Amino acid sequence: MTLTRSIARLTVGLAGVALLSAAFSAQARELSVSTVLSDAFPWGQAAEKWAELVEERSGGELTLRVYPNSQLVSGDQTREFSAMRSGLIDAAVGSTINWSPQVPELNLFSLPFFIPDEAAVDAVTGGEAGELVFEAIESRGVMPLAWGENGFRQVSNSRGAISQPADLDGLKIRVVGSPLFQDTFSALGADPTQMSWTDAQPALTTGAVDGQENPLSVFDVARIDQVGQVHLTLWNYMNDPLIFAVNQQVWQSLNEEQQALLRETAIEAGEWEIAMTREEESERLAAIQERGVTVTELTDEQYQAFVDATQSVYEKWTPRIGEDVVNAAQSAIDAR
Ligand code: X2X
Repeated sequence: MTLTRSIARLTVGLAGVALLSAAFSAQARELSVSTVLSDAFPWGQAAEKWAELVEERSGGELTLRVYPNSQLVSGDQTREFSAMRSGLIDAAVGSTINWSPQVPELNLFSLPFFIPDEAAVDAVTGGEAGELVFEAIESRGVMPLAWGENGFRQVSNSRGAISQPADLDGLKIRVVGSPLFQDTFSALGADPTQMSWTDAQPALTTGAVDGQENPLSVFDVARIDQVGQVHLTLWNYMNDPLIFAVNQQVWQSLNEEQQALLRETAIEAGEWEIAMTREEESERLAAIQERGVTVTELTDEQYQAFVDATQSVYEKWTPRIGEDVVNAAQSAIDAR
């Protein structure tokens, strides 16, 4: 082979490589991100924030496209985790409640009256219990990256003020489609009925159910009071953390730099959203009260009556969640 020919070949070869790599870098990768609530709510805003940060820092190489309102699972939020695991959805900012049918450890957060305040939430998610929960998610085919927060859930209804378990007697309460909720509200003497968020709104409007439970942000933004939910009890009976996560195969297909970028931006978006959700709580409560909702706060004694009435749920669910996870959470709460 003459020198000229080899140079010619090399040039063609190099041009090919250059062309290929140009095509590759121009081919931005888009990942779908599922959420239950839209960006009218802090939850949806958390996902949008994540997408914004990724867009900025990846120079457009990686794009997150948020699909709100559980649309990727036809409104059935309890199928979100399975859809992400199977690759139907690339990523999600999801609720621990909605994923708990597939990841029993996540029921930790739904144990009634177990995690009493924000410091306790942070101690649990930021400590050994949080790590065990993330390991449980990972072992089921999904890579968890960061925490967010839907918030402490409060109960509302259209019939009357709730300040003791007897006030829930026979009330038809919409609960999320996770079995633990059935147990909690049955223990309190209510008549719980499981349905998705999509179905909950019409059910509240028509009066098919008397009550529901959700964080103040959801109550406020969705204007739950305008469908007759005029009695609200602040009982902080459970907190619903959000988790930013990615399907395992998608995760493995990313290079290390992209993985680091996704994780770091998820953590930032989560911290931003948790702070915002907490900051906004008091103004939301004021706005809700101004719209004419009766707000009931519990005395220590009244609170204890709810704790006692739901003790059986704690006992039944601790072995399903795992003693180690519950114990790690309890130690973190005690030490906060
Ligand atoms: O369905 C609900 O109540 C909601 C929106 O809070 C969740 O997805 C857990």
